[in-house]
Amino acid sequence: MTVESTARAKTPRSGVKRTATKTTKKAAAKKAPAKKATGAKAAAKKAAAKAPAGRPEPEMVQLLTPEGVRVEHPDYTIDIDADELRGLYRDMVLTRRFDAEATALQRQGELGLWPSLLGQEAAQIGSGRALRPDDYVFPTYREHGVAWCRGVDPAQLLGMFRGVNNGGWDPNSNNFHLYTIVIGSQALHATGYAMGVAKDGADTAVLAYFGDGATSQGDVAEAFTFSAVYNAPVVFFCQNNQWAISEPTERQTRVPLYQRAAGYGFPGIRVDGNDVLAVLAVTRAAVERARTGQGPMLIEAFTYRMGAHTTSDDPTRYRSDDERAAWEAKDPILRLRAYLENEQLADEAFLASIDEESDTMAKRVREAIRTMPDPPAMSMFDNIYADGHALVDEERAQYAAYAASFADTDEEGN
Ligand SMILES: Cc1ncc(C[n+]2csc(CCOP(=O)(O)OP(=O)(O)O)c2C)c(N)n1
Ligand SMILES: [Mg+2]
Repeated sequence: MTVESTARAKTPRSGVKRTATKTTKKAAAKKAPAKKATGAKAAAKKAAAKAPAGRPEPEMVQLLTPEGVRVEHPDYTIDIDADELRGLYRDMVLTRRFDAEATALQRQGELGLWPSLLGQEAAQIGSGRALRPDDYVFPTYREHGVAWCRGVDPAQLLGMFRGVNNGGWDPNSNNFHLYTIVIGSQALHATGYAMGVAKDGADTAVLAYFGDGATSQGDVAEAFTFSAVYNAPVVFFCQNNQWAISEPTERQTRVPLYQRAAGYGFPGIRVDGNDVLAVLAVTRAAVERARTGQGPMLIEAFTYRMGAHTTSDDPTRYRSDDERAAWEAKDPILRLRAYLENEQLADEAFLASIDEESDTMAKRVREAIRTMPDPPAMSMFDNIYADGHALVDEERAQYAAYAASFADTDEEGN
């Protein structure tokens, strides 16, 4: 047995055994102290709402174990050199640092809200780095790591959350669409875009990001149908971070999410979303399929949202510390770092240089937000309709009159 296969044998690829054991224990613990019949009944109902007992969770593609050991997969492999590996580490560290900075800025009152990506760095960097510049991405509101890969300035991601603009970047500059808050709607935008790409005869691939909760939306179901029927070059990248605010995935589906694709007539696959190499390999294959006219594919990146849903959320209300701790042991950055160190691909100087770069970037982001100009108040009436609208004109006039009633209002209505 090789070193790699030993490691593989010791490490359950899916980490599902742990989940199954935990579910059983939890159900038993709930039942045991139940004093009243109603308590036991409620516990049984809760246990039944979970995945049926005994059903094994499917395998997922993994190329790097949580301990940082490279393993092989029969269908997916990765061709990557040391520089690229170090680049992936850099991307993930900088993204995490940016995210931490944004969370702190929200706490300091500089942002109204922040949706953290903590824990999802590998899913985002692995998929983002699988793309070409001419590919097109339709994100949710949490894809800060993908934005980084697309070359969007991190400071630009903050404007909408500060309330000074409705987006903050030109989608066509980096082929990275604006953040979308309406859950699942961007799956349809991506599908429509991909259908257009196919009609143009371009070999662009389109990526639609969404969460586990979004898979329950009609828009996502419609996007699956249209993309399959029109053989659209779109890759659906679902980050299953186990939660849709306070709703667990058990409340979204009774089958593993990637298996939904089969019902629509295209392939689906589950990948270890905390393994940047596996995500890169699987996404590369999916975009290649799309580019070569083989149609859509669904990737389910099995990961975990380690932080709160947003800064307005308190996850301690609905999930346990144990659950978070179990996922912390599968941290995407630590496993790549362990691999780099074990293989002597990263020395102290390299690691220190990344930390230093993170500090510089964080400082720049702090300075950018504090000097971000407030928009003219009257601009809120711009860009609502392409050709204007009588009602908007009326509201604009009303607001202008109201603003003018204050002695210190300037010409821009501020
Ligand atoms: C159409 C719609 N319904 C409800 C909401 C409120 N909402 C915001 S985030 C969210 C949960 C989304 O969960 P998931 O798709 O798993 O993505 P995650 O936030 O976990 O990344 C909901 C229900 C919304 N923004 N849009
Ligand atoms: Mg989710």
